[in-house]
Amino acid sequence: MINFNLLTLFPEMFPGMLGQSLAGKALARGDWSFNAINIRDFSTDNHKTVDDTPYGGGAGMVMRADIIEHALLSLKKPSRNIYLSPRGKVLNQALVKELSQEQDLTLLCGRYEGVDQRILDAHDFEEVSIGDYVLSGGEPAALILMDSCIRLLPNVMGNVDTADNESFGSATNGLLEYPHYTRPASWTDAKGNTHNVPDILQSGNHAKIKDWRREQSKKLTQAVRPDLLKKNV
Ligand code: 6GU
Repeated sequence: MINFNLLTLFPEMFPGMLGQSLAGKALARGDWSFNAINIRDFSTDNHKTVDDTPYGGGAGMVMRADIIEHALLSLKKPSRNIYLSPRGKVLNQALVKELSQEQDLTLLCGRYEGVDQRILDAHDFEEVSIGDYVLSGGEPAALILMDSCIRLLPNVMGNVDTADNESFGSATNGLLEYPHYTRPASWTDAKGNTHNVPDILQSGNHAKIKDWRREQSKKLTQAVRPDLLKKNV
């Protein structure tokens, strides 16, 4: 059971994709919940403004600390605060696992050029990024963070084995996952090329299959993410 408080200018973006599939079923069961708060509801002027021009000049607008604080203080209980931002530490599976064990998480989603630094300082926001590229707002990043946490909740994934076997899971020792195959054993694509399932996977020799998969994981990781091998020897 985890609750996500979302501070956003676009509350209708939630639960979004998380209302579907496994996360959607878990939401319906009450395995997780969310509370999307519209920051604009805490604006005090007639025009419902939430932002202003940056001190020191420059492009764009900055979301005001005082208004965000009013939204934050409307929450019943204080919780771990996260600001989704490309300046943050990059989300990885270790942080996901840690966050998934919290009872409440408050996720601040910024728009425009960002938020006044003082709201982050005053309320101990941890800054988290989902990768080295820039989004137009924190909402899609919040959904991704939420998805990664929800799938680790007890009862959410059908097969308890699966979470650990995947890329970055403990069973693969932090390596990328080996390739998967299903029927038909021989498949000819639309271009006329025939692709066969590796013989070893059809051999029934589970020790050899395990070795083959480990080898594939290592090769794939070396080719695509050599940085992961350095950390996991
Ligand atoms: Cl968390 N927010 C935004 N706005 N852009 C991002 C990001 C987050 N992570 C990567 N790019």
